[in-house]
Amino acid sequence: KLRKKMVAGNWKMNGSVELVNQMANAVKAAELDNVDVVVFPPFPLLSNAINTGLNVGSQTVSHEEAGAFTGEVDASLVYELGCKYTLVGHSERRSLYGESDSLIAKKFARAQSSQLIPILCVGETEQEREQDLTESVISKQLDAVIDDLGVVSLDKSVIAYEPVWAIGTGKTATPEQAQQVHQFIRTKIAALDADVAQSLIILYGGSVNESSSELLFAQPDIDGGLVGGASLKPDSFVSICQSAQ
Ligand code: G2H
Repeated sequence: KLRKKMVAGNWKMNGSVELVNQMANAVKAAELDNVDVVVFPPFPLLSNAINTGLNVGSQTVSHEEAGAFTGEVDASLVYELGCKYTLVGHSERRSLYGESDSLIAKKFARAQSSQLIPILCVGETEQEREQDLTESVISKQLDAVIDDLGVVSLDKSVIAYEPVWAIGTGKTATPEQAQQVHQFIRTKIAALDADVAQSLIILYGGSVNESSSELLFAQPDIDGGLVGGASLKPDSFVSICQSAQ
């Protein structure tokens, strides 16, 4: 089965009502039929983005169901608004907000029970790569979900490989470095369920821009990108989407 390419734009804590409109116009004008394009603006902009017709996701969700959790956001509400996806376990959530593997597994489960497709972010730090721990770190991050929810839970999910040393640093993994890890992820999952592994979308993230995207997306196990900084510039983002077609 051929996997459809996907390009996701993670706006992080950036953007504006105006940027939503500019992005929607740019994406529409480009007629990107052969790639799934999804934007992840901050929560207050979700409705605006959905109303433009863009495919939209949230950057995180609570692991809890609706209740007395001031400041948290319920996955069911995100789905009701019209979002299709949520990021789960982005490295900034892990490192700046102390999200553990087990919390991330709960968020993943909560997203799926709310009919959102979780995009599970995994990746090693520079130090872990230097110590040759890349595969074991990523295994552990994946196992947190697989051990709790079973490998079939990955069927309605997306994985994003984002080496922490490449995030917002301008240092992109080479296509070969990224492919090696993507292949590792797919092979690991194939050992548990070949069909799930074959259809699983695995995105690369970490300083993707319009110069690096084409070669990255041409790798056999890279099914598109999770783009941060360059997803805030409509022209750059559209170029990256076009390179995935
Ligand atoms: C990695 C990525 C988007 P950037 O965090 O998730 O951001 O492309 O700015 O490195």
